[in-house]
Amino acid sequence: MPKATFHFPPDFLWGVATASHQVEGHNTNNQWWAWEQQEGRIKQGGVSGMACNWWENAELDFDRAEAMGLNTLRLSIEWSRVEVAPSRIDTAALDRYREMVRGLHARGIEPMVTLHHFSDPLWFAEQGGWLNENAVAYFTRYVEQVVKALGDEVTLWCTINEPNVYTVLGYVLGDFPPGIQDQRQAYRVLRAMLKAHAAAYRRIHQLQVKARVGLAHNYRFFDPYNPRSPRDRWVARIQDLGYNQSVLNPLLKGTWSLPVGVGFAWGLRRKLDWLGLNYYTRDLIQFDKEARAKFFGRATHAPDAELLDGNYGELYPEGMFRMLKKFAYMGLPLYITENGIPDADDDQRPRALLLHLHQMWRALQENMPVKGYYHWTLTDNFEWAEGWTLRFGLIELDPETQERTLRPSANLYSAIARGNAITPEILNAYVPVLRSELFPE
Ligand code: IFM
Repeated sequence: MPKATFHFPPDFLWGVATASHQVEGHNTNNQWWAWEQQEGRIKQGGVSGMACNWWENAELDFDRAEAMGLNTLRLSIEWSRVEVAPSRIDTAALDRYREMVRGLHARGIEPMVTLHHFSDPLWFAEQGGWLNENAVAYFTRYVEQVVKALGDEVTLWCTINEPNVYTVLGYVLGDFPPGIQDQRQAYRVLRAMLKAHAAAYRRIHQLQVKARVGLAHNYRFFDPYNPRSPRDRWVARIQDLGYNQSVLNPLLKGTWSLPVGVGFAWGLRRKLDWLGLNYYTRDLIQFDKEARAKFFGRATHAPDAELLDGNYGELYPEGMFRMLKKFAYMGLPLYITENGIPDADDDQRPRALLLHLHQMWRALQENMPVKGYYHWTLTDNFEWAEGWTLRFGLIELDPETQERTLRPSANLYSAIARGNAITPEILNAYVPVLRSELFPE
């Protein structure tokens, strides 16, 4: 058996990522809870309900993360719990978050704290949400409260999770609240969220000298279905502009780009201490003159692609390396703030996990500044419009009984995190079919 081992840097962070509304349970004061109560919004009529019961007892899952040998965990703060009505702060909620982040430290786990992950307080949504002219000020006011309360326990802050997903699903496709289909509103929302990121960045740094502030971007590849077709290349580029560059150009280059806007994005440049990348899959884009609303691009996948549960997309681990290579030049630390697949029976996940981690290792060999990896996710959780139909957990959860069962992938991830390496023994034990691919004789 070949002896090669893929080592990771000594201070590498191995973690899992979560989000408040998906795990806490009974987040009744946000727009998602209200949305779930409307018929037909969530697949199979799912509701978040008690989710993973973290508000009561996140510590049980923290124990599991510790037992797996993880040294970081990404969790989010629920704005609607902290600021229950405009300017009305619930200090007991902040105390509970304090208890959680302390609990993580006590287990040797560094918290990464996200300040906004899809859920808005009801009062904020009722005032027009991110379309309200005061949205940035409201968000900054809330951020200030959180940083003051948790600042002695947390230095790794993620302002906003996936502003592109929030706007595309909420304001273009209408699958997320508020269920609007209006591109102009979507661009306004996106601009407000990016300005809110910049404002939060400034405020956090004013309050905390040691803060490291970033944002998590959902990066999706849009490759031309036929690379030799100029029309496929053109429509693929347009999808990329709308989905990726609309967020990345303002943050990385300080300019808005079409279709979101034109001109300088004043105040947005150099507002990242690190960049978070949430990577899942890619689309192949084909020119389709009927697909007017989608800028003439139809998303499809390669004929031989390995598809994921619930039409989630194709398994495309090479994208991990390609993506890191795209961003390595900036000199910013990079975190994989999310990566995983929906796989209820865990028959694809062990292979998928190893292949993605191997691609990340390749990037590290080329000195790309990857500092940590957060697997999405620890325990099956409420998957937004997909309800409970997509299972992303390393740990299986029965949301009714709260019974948890470790999937084989949990042991695999644990072995890698503990050893800080992918070894032939790990490969042999968990995914022997990959041996010749990763360790060619
Ligand atoms: O569950 C989501 C998460 O909230 C945001 N990124 C993608 C995940 C899987 O779909």
